[in-house]
Amino acid sequence: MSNQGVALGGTLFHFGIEGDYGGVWFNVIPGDNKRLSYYAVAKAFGGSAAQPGVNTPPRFASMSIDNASAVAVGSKATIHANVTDPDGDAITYHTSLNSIGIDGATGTQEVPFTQTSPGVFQIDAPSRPGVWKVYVWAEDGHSNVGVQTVDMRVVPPAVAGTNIALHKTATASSFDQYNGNWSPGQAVDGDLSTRWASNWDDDEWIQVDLGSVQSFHAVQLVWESAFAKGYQVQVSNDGSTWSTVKTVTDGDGGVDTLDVAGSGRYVRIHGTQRGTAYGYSLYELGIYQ
Ligand SMILES: [Ca+2]
Ligand SMILES: [Ca+2]
Ligand SMILES: [Ca+2]
Repeated sequence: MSNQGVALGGTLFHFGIEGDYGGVWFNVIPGDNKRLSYYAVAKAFGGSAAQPGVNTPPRFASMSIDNASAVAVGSKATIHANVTDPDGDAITYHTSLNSIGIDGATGTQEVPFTQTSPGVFQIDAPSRPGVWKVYVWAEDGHSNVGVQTVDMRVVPPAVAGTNIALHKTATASSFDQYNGNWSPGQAVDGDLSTRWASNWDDDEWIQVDLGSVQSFHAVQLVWESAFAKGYQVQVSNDGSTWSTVKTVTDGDGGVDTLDVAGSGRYVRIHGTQRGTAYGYSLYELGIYQ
């Protein structure tokens, strides 16, 4: 090649369990480390990097995540990566995450891992449900890197008992009908892709009519990114006189699983302080008996 300074690249298409993310620019020298594709491109163009004996990146024979379709929030995700370096170089690993399937985020965020045995790595599952991309980077100390990615679906932790709010009638102080018709019933439809969203105020609520007075031992809230920092769990037998059975002031979004015992025909989540500038947005509100 005589055109110095001309960049080479290509387009890579990735298909994961969440569907098609579309074209991804395929960087053959990420972070100044050369990927195997760099050497393949060099070989295709007859570059010096294609000469015999050149040091090349670690190679992934396989990569997988245990129970990748249902990794619970708050649990450890166990990654198995079968990686070897063709030159016998010692490998340094990095693990990172990307949430493009949840919020469209680009780039990756490095997360700490524990290597429990050769080729086995544990990371903390993210606090936010949805499909995450998990990356393992394997560097060989010779400016080479091998990268592999696997999708993992993060789900709310299981709660003992029966969700008595499921498919019951939900009402709310308001809902956002303009940006997607986020009506209250979508918080009790058992579908983690649909949600209720309130107006953009602190004082907003959603309630479920259980049909009759019921007792419960736990409440689970699965927040969209617009979560509540402060809220109360309230019960009522008549829908007008309410008792507070739990007050939360340090909510952090994601999934909130509350050990809270109560009894009533109506159960209300009454927001007191938003965690973002938006309203409150719940994928699911579960009440467990
Ligand atoms: Ca090497
Ligand atoms: Ca839903
Ligand atoms: Ca939480």
